[in-house]
Amino acid sequence: MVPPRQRTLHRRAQRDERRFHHPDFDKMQTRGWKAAEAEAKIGDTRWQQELKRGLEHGLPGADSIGDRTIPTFARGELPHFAGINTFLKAPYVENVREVGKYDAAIIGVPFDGGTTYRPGTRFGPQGMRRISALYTPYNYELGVDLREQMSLCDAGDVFTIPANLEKTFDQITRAVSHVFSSGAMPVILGGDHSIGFPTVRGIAQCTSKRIGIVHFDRHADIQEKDLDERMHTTPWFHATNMPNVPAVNLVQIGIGGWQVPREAVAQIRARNTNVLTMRDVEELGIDKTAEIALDLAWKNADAVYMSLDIDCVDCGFVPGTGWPEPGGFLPREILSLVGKVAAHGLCGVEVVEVSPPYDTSDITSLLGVRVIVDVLGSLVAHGKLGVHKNIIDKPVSF
Ligand SMILES: [Mn+2]
Repeated sequence: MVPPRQRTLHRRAQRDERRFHHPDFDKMQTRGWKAAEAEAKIGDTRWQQELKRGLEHGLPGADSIGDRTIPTFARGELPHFAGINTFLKAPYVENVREVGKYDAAIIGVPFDGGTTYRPGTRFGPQGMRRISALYTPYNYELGVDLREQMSLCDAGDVFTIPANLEKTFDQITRAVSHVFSSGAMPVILGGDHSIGFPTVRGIAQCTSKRIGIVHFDRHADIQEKDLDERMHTTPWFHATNMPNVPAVNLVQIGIGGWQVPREAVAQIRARNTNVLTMRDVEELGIDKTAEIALDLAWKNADAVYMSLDIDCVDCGFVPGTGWPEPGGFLPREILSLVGKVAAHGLCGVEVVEVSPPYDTSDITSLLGVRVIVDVLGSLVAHGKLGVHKNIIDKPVSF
């Protein structure tokens, strides 16, 4: 038994030796330092405009406040716990005919009529909007400031019909096709996964071009019906029935466990979709998984849509979801993957199955938000924001 005092000395001696183990380490070459340098290249014009508008609309602050950029009424980003809560506090576009003025538009789809176990995803858009207020528009590692480098609006929610899947699907398709035709990229907050069919249908009907889908999920979601309806277990059966959304361009990543119905597996075989299980991802690694997903989704395709079911992440991180399943992605794995997939451009993105009533400390909503902002950040960082406009050759007009 070594006396405590001696143990401390011994540890200190070891630490001193280790201090010189990496004489060649150059901190200037770390991603951390490079990210710090990248920040200097981003302007702050829009931030200054926001502050100015805040003072105009919110009145200058009380005399006792030293920081004269602080208004009396909270307007804009700060403080993060205050304000009227759109997604990332983006402008609310009440008149959806003006949505085309923006690079991307948030569309909430508060619907859980397609749920086959526990409901609550009708509160998903509200949950994600609320916790999105926590975020600044800037990401250190990407060197991106969404406020300065893109324009985002919140178009509010689709008027869903709680007791009717098919009417709701028609409403969703109409909303998504309107936003897509305007030139703004649709960013969809679900909602259960039944909405995956009408969202893709909304984009697909605005183009003659071919669309691939990257689908992150623990579940295959490709059976024809469930409980006699087109529930959240069925979107890809119906989406891949559309001629310009072929099943061979559907890449399903993270599938596995004890909740994949056999009738869905029969469709995987019959339609020749592409499935990577969690074990496949483990063996391939994240980088190679992303490359393979991109190869398959983009093969002879003109655009790619991303559909992310939050339950693709291990249920320990996402308690607030309808069909939790252990053994999925770690948050940092899925964030890395979605960033790499988005780096090649997307025609739309949806995050589904966030169910705030079952959530704990908003962690599921927070991860859903993180997926969205990481997708937008990657699109901006790689110069791919807006590429979806190239495929619009049949815009709708209402
Ligand atoms: Mn799922």
